[in-house]
Amino acid sequence: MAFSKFTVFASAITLAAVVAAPMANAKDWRGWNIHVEDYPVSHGMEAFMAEVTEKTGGEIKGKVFHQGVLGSQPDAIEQVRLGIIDFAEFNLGPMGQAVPEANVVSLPFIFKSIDQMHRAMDGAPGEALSTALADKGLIALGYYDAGARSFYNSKGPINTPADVEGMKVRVMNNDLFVNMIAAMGGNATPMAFAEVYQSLKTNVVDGAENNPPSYESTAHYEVAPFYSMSEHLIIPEVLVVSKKAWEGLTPEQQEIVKVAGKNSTMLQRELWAEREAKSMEVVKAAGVQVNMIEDKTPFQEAMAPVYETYLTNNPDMKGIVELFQNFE
Ligand code: BDP
Repeated sequence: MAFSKFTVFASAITLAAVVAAPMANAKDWRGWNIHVEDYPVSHGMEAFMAEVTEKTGGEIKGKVFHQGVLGSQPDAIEQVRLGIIDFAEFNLGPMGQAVPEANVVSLPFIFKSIDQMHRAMDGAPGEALSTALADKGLIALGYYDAGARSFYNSKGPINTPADVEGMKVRVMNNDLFVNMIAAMGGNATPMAFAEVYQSLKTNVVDGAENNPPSYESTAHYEVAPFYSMSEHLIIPEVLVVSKKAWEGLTPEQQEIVKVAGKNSTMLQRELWAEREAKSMEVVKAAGVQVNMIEDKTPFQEAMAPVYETYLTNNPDMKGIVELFQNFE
């Protein structure tokens, strides 16, 4: 059979239709991440997206934008809520403004240990938070680990709350953290993560607080070489998909996304534990003076006014605070 021009043209159209058809509803997601590419959160998010793409046969593709190039966390939370950004991994610390229930994990010493935090976040307390997040347009897929946050600064080791007196300390964007520093007589400055290195270097602030991997990956240790193991905050993080993206999925796709979220959470927690140990080695090798604080009771006691003010101003949060506090 000889091909006429028309046949060739028609076949080309048919072929194009066949190739394009399964992808007609293809999704191309954008993911927000604040961390550098080589970081447990980043690897978790990449693994999530890769699994989703593979299991949906390419119907859902996506790209993770690392290092906060899509904006600061408070802005990104709004963008995910509006469905402009499709997925993200957020620390729950600056989440309280959008989702008041999230503040419960920003209360100092609310968790008894990392292990208890994992169990709580995988159990009823985590479910309560997921419901609150969903009400605000954020579908929680899993709670990532961010370890415990400790103080670091450029002046000297912190052993007691009195050592924080008069110190200028950068905190994440949340009044709870401002009150936390004030309770020890320090001056807190809420500031975006990306600005902390320069502010430490130029002595705009004397110190900050974070977990070992963030202290190390940002090179904050180079300009604030005293790391004091206060472990005053254990704030989990959450992998979320925007409600808008979620509702655009078929039930089968939702199941794939859910399972990939769970798998990436397990992977991230493993990578986290490894990275924490490695980061401590890196900073010690670089000459950072790390001091343990064996008795944390004075710090816990100093935090009483933070709880008092919070519960007086937010009596409706008493139930969720108790749910977390009483979880064994
Ligand atoms: C890191 C969190 C990140 C926060 C950052 C901060 O993983 O989400 O933005 O702390 O202190 O540990 O701002």
